[in-house]
Amino acid sequence: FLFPLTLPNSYHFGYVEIQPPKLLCPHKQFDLHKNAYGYFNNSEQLAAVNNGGQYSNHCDSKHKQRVAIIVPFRNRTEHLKIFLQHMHSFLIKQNQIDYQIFIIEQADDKPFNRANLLNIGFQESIGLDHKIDCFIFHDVDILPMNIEQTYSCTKLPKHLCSYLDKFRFVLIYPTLFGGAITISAEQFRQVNGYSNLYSGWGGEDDDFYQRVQHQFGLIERYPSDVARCIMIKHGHDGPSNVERQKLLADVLGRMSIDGLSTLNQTYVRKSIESYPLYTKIRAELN
Ligand code: UD2
Ligand code: MN
Repeated sequence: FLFPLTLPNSYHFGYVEIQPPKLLCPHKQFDLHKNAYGYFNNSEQLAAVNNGGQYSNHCDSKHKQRVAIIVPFRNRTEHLKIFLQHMHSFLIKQNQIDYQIFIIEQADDKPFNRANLLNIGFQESIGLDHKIDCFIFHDVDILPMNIEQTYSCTKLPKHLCSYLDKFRFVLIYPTLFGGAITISAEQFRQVNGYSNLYSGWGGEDDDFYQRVQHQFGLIERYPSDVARCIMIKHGHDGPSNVERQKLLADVLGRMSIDGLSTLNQTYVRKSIESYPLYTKIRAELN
């Protein structure tokens, strides 16, 4: 019965609430402009992005992180255009990390496998740049609204964008871990990445929560006034995963035998292409 009294008030069921790291050198030269939908599009800033969607800041910090933003993708061209403009404007304004945006496209007609694509993005981006030490796995349709939501890795794996306009800025359940997350490269290896087996919509984010919870105990979130994001309106694409309850019944039993350790047999890389605002990696799933 003393249990609740001994916990710090930053503790919530399944997560700790942390304050975002202070921005060390936010860009002073420009303000973010929002259009009527609330999307940022600072076109003059986009000139600072290097080919392939890479940006290096001029912030003189010793512990500057090198971050890969990994976006699972198929057939969402309108979202991608909005996402790239918004994210580059936002991240350059924050000016906190060196980053590159990687779009991981599923180049086949099988049910969409988001988690498999995220693992592929991890492996392929590290293959291109061994120095990447932090990963942000990010849906193409969600957009941070508050500049104080610092996009970088913190101590534990962290859920970003916990409070979405679509759900009236309420956290829909305490272990939610979909949409956008941060995790260090080392932590991602420790949980063997995501499962590759979730084909179709749903379940893969809850599987990953269990892996992380098992390994690290808790995840982190920022406060509800900070971790606010827009989700671009869209309908349902493709089938739900009807197997997901069965898979979710034995997440920990499969953790060491399904993930990065089995990734090579799950796909064939088709191409790597550099565009002005992103690098696209196309993969066919087996
Ligand atoms: C929720 C989660 C998402 C994922 C999904 C279940 C949040 C905010 N989002 O999103 O992370 O766990 O449920 O799988 O918690 N995509 C394509 N083409 C497709 C289908 C999906 O590009 O045909 C990509 C795209 O980046 C998209 C993401 O996968 O944003 C998630 O799919 P969704 O937006 O259809 O699913 P949603 O909004 O229910
Ligand atoms: Mn969505």
